[in-house]
Amino acid sequence: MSNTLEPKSLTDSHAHDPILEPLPKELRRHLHFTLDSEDADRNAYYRACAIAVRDRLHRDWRQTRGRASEGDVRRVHYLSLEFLLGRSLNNAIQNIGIDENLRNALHGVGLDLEEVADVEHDAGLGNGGLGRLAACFLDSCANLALPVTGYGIRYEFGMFHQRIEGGHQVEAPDRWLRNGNPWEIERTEDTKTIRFYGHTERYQDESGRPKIRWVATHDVLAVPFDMPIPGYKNGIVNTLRLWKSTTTDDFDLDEFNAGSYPESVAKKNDAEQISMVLYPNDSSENGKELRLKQQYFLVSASLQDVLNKWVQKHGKDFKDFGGKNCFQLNDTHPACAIPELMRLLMDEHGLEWDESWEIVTRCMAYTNHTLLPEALERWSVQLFSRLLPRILEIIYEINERFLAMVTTQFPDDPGLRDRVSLVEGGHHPHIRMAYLSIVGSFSVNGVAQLHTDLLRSGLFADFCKIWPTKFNNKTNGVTQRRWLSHCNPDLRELLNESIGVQWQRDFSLISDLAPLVDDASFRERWDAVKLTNKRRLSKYVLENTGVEFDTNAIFDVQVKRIHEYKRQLLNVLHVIHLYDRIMKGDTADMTPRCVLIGGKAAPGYFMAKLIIKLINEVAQVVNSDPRSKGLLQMVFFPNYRVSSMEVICPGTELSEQISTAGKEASGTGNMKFMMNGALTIGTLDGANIEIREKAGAENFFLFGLSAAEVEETKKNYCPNAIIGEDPEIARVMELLEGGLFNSTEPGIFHHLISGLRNPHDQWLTIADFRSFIDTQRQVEQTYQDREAWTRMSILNSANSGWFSSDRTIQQYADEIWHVKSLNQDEK
Ligand code: 26W
Repeated sequence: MSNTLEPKSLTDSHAHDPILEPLPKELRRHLHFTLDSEDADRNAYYRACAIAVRDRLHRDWRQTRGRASEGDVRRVHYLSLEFLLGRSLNNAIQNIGIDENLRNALHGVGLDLEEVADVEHDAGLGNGGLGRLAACFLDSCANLALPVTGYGIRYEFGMFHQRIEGGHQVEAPDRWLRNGNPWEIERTEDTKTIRFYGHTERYQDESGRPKIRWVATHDVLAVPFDMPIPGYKNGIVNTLRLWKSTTTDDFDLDEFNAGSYPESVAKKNDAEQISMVLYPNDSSENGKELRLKQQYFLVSASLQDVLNKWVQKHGKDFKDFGGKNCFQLNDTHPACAIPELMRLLMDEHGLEWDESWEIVTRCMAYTNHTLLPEALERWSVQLFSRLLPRILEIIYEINERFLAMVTTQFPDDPGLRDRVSLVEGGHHPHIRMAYLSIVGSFSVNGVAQLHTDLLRSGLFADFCKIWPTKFNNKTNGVTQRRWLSHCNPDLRELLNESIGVQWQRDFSLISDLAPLVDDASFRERWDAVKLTNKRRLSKYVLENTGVEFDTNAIFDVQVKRIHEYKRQLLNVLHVIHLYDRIMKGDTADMTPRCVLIGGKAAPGYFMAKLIIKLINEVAQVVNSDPRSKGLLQMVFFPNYRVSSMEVICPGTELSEQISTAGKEASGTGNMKFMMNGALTIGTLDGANIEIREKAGAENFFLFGLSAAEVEETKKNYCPNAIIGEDPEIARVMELLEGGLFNSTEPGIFHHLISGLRNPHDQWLTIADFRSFIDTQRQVEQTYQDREAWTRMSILNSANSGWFSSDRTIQQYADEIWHVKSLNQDEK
């Protein structure tokens, strides 16, 4: 197999299985036979295309599976409650190099590839950053030919659909499977049984050894659906295995015989609920039983899957299991994998505690994604003991042994024991899932340098003292194949022409762009690409909001989940300030600006929903005032999702990354914008710090308090004094409090306003407001110097190589997983 890009991207030969016909013929065949479709519209064509493309992945998919298991190599299992894949068609055809072929085939029947691809419903099986990171990671693992399988849940309903009514968020179910999912293959033969409830009992096995069994359980079945994850023109197709829950076939015979046949069959419902819906909360745990069921369901099914395959090959010899397998836990959501692997090894496969623990702690690795205390998972002991009695027993034993070790090794720190206990005591004791994850894993990583430093010195300081070498950093990244090559075709072509095509596989090569900043004709082409993308975005905004953005203005964008710490409110305050300048006629040196804010609020998060309402009301007032014309526009973009980011990020010029320092673990949207040539206005938070280091401080608009200053400021914070001393800020508060944006609904923003003025406001919005206004002024001035802006834009792109998830995954592979490329020999 060769690794060159060009020939494969021009022909379909690579993806061409001898039993397949050329694409146009395959499309006709699928329309006619597979789909029996009467009307050859774009919906039918989308499905025919997807099936035809899946067929073209088939041979490599089988081969990849075969190579990984024959080679007996160390393998990784990425366990995640979320995979935010978005659409698959474009990604697949680009990766196997048949995009031009498919475009031509569709052209032949009078259809546009974009139009057809637009039919695909996003697979929204995630909330935000953590879920999208998992999807980028799978893409990079396949690109690097690493033997990595994703394991998740096949939610019937993904992230809810967001509508805006009267300025408010309204949630609707996301029925993404309505028209079927051509990418998945159901594998009933790999179905697993998952146990819940019941109790444990002691017994002696055949050789008289004391054992424990979990009995009188309510069982459900886990049925796997596999999705192909194609690598980039390298013959690799990895697997994402998603579990669907269903009922066991055995009916309750008592009920059945008592004539309750329908009741007995209706139990199917209970079982199917487990994989019914994704929990839409990010960054606050809610303690619901169904959620714990989901977590255990995923973990138990996936571990049984891996263990079954192991036993098929190696019998009951587990001595090498820890050396040949690694489980990466995507946050604490799959943390039950630790006690569950103990249970399976001891109760099902007859191993002793010590040998089981040795295996578990050799193969579990944990990634933390948040510093917010309210997002740290804790499960009530009461719930645990009812739902998963055997798992709780094992957690207790892990804890006892761990605390005994702590007591012996740190005799001079008597408080340590209580601080690090996996069980938080009190009236209603809870299990601390992050602590369980640390104790059971050989590696614990943060997702940006600052985040890892703060974990080490704060949240996990005690554990860092116990195991200093367990903690490590893996700064996040995103895949340049979706987030540049696919979503920004004009920039892709410009890059291919200027620096060659290899950057799609090896993004460090993007640095070859840097010398081109001095080339005036290149800068002109760079600007032309941005303008095309701004036009495309403007059209998209018009279709979705009814507002038409003026492409002469700077496109200023903040898209991410709505959360107080992300400070969309600070962004709105700034828009109110600009509007105030317009009303005052202070517009002589004003740069026209179009502000776009988008994102979903957790349905139960009152403040986040109120922020959405405020954004909509401010937008309404600003956009309908004729004085704003040519100077300021603002929209709330509804139902922000992966496929909208694919249009938004290429057209963005200013990326808003304005969280309170010390709160955003990393951020990944910031990286997508950077690659596409946006400049960042941001705080020293998460990966912004590294973005600024790589881009150069002169190419980044920094404002606000640092994480250390945030902590200092909190000790003596007086927002009212700041407001009182700064007339521009006072004026913004006056407009907000005077009801300009809620004239028909008095008082509705009361909670937002009192939050801003509260000395205990955790997010320090007012503290950073002056610095934000001033830095935004600098942005405006820089934008007016077109050449300077373009140079900065090119340099941001040129220096974004570090933020490829290929780099991140190579670090996971080398430093945590110790796995090698399946294509190693060919390099
Ligand atoms: C238990 C409820 C819950 C659900 C999701 C708590 C916490 C989460 C996630 C940790 C939230 C999340 O998506 N975190 C984001 O992870 C990204 C990928 O590492 C980071 O870039 C973001 O900064 C972080 O907020």
